[in-house]
Amino acid sequence: MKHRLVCARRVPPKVAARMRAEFDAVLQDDRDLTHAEALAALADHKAEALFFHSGFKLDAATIAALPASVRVAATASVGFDHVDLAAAQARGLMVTNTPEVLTGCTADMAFCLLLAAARRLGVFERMIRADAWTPRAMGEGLGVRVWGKTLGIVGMGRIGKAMARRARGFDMNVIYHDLMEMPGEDAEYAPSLAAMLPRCDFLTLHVPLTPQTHHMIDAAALALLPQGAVVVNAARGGVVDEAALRAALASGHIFAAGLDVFEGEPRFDAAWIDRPESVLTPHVASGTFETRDAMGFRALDNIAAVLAGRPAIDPLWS
Ligand code: 8YV
Repeated sequence: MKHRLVCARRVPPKVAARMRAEFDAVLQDDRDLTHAEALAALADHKAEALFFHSGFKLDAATIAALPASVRVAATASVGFDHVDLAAAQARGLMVTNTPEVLTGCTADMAFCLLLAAARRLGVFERMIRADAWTPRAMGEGLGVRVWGKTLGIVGMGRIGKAMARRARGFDMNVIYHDLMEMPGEDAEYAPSLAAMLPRCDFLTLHVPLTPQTHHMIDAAALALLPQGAVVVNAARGGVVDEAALRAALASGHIFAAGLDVFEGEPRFDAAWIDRPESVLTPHVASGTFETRDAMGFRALDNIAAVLAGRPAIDPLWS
């Protein structure tokens, strides 16, 4: 007998195929389920597992409304700020995430945003598409050099470390700030964010969104960066005070930003449209064929383990 699962979000074809082959699965190929639809499907199907990702909030109200049959909820994401873990734990609901499999592609995209912001990729790309390529003066529309510069990494977890490796490959000097120094890391540790920021030509964020990291990069933090710094965020929008970042871009204090995540996404503050020096992407850092399949498979592996009575591979509480 196959275990019963409801998938609240559209998934890549290979993940859907495996879901259907290994589970008695309810999933829609062409649209996401609303919370009400997901809850109704879980009840109708007497589902034992919920598959979701960071676009689906598993808040306390949703957890309270889950039918008793649901034993595990697997998010296809490494981040879990969309999950009320205390409520899950109180209800005895195992929640799992998908670390490791998305590290490389997320760091690739963060580095891609770093390069694109530094070299004004968005501005030039739009110029060509607008058929507005006119003879350029030697000093016109210049970007900033990346190699030889200092990258400050906030959050030296798996993705932060992968970002450091990429930066070293581009001949950057790497410093990092985290709660603790990482043994064996080939980068200088800055015990305080305030001490690190004035040294960062580039700043990249790789921390989870928590009450402690919310708006950690605010107007005061941005003011500590050197004139002309570049800011990259592929972590969570809420880590940066977006209005303060826009103000720092408008004043020219920050040269450019590369952002994959936004507060309140997929809602998007139209004020960003007036900040052409920024390179903006719609939360796609993990979005490669290979990684999205791997994330889906890892979530299914977690569900299979829990429903078979084995420990979860990636439990968010124990
Ligand atoms: C995904 C993410 O974009 O892993 C995370 O924390 O935010 C992302 O990789 C998202 O969960 C879609 O699957």
